[in-house]
Amino acid sequence: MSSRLTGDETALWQAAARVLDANWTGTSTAASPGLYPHQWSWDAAFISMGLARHRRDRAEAELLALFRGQWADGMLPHIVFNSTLARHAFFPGPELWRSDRHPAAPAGVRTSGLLQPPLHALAALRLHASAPDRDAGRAFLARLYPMLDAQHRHLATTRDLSGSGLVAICHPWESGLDNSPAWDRPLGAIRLPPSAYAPGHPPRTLPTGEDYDRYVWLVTLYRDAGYDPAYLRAEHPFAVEDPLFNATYLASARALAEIAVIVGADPVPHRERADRVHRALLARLWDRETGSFRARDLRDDRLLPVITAAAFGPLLDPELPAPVVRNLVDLLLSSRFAGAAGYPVPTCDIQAPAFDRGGYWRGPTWISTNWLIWYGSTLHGLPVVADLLYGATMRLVRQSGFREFFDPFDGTGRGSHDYAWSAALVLDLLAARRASQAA
Ligand code: 9WN
Repeated sequence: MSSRLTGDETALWQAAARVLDANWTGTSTAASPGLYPHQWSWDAAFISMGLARHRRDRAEAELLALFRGQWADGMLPHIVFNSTLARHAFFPGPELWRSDRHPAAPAGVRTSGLLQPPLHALAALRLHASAPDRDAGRAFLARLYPMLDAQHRHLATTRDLSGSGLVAICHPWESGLDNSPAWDRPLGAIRLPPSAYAPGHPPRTLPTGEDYDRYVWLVTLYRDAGYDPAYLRAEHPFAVEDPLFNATYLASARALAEIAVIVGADPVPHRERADRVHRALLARLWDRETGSFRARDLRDDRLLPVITAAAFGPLLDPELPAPVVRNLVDLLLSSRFAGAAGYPVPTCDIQAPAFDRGGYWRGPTWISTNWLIWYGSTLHGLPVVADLLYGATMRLVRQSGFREFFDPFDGTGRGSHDYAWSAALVLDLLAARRASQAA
């Protein structure tokens, strides 16, 4: 690695690269070798951005492997199962999703039937920006473009349940922030029939209990409705417009417009989609009173009460009005988030009753959300915030390694070890820092 990195940064670089090498399966990267042995959708986007700095060939292979799981209607599933692993390597495995019985699912690949934040076009454009060979980079984008285009069409046609331009998630897992306290109210409103209680719980510790039964029940309902968009619109009990999911959709729609220009396709539909999401985020999810973005429950048309790190997602919108950006920065630096945490950014408002410093997405710091806020702050020319996020993230991995998540007060590592996106995003951050110093 370059001599522009300090000795400490070079050691971090090498350690992160070792994690990605160890998790490489030959075709894609396991999210974490023991706990999550398959390929997850938004993980793959983050991982490809890190691989682009380390093994470019693998960065492209990572995204192509994920899109092997894309359904004929454009749906990009949140898990693509590794068929070489034992059937019970992970719960819920292919037997819950039954993708093989769905006509739109690809042959020979088992997948889930849910989504995750659509970061992939943004990741693809970032890969292109760091490509040493522009022609080869363009050829890769030309190959990926129809798949990304289909993914975005699927979102626009099946998930815009309010007709506003925003897309809805139909399961907490789709948010990527699985057990976020934001979902407590809509999950609690679901009546669970006795038959829905899972016979056995997954061989893991987090999150479990009745919430897990609700997660599995929601999957069963959607699956048994044939993963039908009309069912989602009319009946499914969980339908939420989330600021982070929509912000990644917006950022990727803008990236897709740029990709379209590079590959000679029409950028206009992507720009129009991004503009609609931009307007609807402000009209439907911005809460002036708390100076933050909050998720909207479409089943009762109310904003959900808890403020989480998803509130900062719309920083990914380069056109977010300056007063809104200022409000978000104030909230971020306040004692509700970074201001009271030694190792920011906690994923839930520290002052919320549901905050739990060790509770997965209910408080701990994650490298993915840190990276997204860091990236958003660079778009808005906020070097102080960007440096805070960069420094906090480096301190976390230096102290505790590439763990899945971290205690926001003392930086203790929690969850799985050798978590791929923690390593990948550190590579991306280090490379970006090196590039900005060289400029
Ligand atoms: C559920 C793989 C995934 C991440 C999610 C994270 C966790 C799975 C789980 O791990 O989710 O899909 O079993 O809880 O919450 O963001 O993509 O790393």
